[in-house]
Amino acid sequence: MSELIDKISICVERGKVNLKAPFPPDLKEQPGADEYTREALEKGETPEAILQACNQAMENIGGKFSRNEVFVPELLMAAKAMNVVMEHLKPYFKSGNIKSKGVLVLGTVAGDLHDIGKNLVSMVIEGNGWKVEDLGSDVKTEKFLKAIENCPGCIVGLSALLTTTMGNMAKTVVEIKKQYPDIKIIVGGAPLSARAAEEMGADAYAADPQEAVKYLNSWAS
Ligand code: B1M
Repeated sequence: MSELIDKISICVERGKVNLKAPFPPDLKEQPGADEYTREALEKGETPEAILQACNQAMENIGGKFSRNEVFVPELLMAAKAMNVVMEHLKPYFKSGNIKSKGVLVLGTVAGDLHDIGKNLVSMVIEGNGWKVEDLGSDVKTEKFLKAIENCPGCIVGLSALLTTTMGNMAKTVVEIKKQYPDIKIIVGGAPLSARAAEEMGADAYAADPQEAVKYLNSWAS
């Protein structure tokens, strides 16, 4: 890993957003994820390498959270720093030849506020020529149904990061399939698996955005 990418990764894990950010106190008045990412891209580091390092940083902070070494405020700051990095990377992932192959209605299910993974999925899918109707996080079933009604022929993507919200995901899948039996649903997120997807009646489970793209492209052709 290059020195700059290493610095970005540290800033994400420690929640150091930018130069002005006073948190964490020991990194006060030092550049943050914002400045280092801009510099890294200017110096030719690839968006993929930056993203990979940031994903690892989020893994690390998640592990610390599990071990009670950090708490929700630290997670929030890490998420904020990660979002700043993603803002810089967005143009690279969206710069594909945008001739829409179809529409993906995407959201994180009810009760779940985690949206970083979902946003990443959205960027990669858009970059691969799909239009994404992003409904955000904590999305109730009714909102998905309304979006589907307004978008005939769409595919639906559901994300969940909590084991406790997988139940809400299953309910959403069942309700969508009841009203729109032919619609394709793809699910993803850390606690999901192919088996869980099958049990809830979804058409596919994608472990990452690239796998989601593969399914979408296969359904479009
Ligand atoms: Co939370 N959180 N969190 N959190 N958080 C986890 C998920 C957790 C694993 C941490 C831990 O304990 N180690 C744990 C869940 C345990 C469980 O249920 N098994 C947890 C918990 C417990 C909680 C709270 C309950 C904490 C509390 O309040 N006591 C609370 C719940 C709030 C709520 O949602 N109601 C909470 C809150 C938060 C923050 C708000 C502080 C913040 C989220 C900010 C935000 O998203 N805007 C946060 C964060 C940052 C995390 C961790 C550290 C990082 C998540 C992340 O962004 N990862 C996370 C620990 C971890 O993941 N190791 C954790 C990076 C992201 C790129 O990966 O989201 O997995 P990911 O997305 C991947 C794939 O999963 C996949 O592609 C993405 C890119 O590769 N993917 C899809 C995702 N969706 C997809 C959809 C697809 C296809 C692929 O098709 C449609």
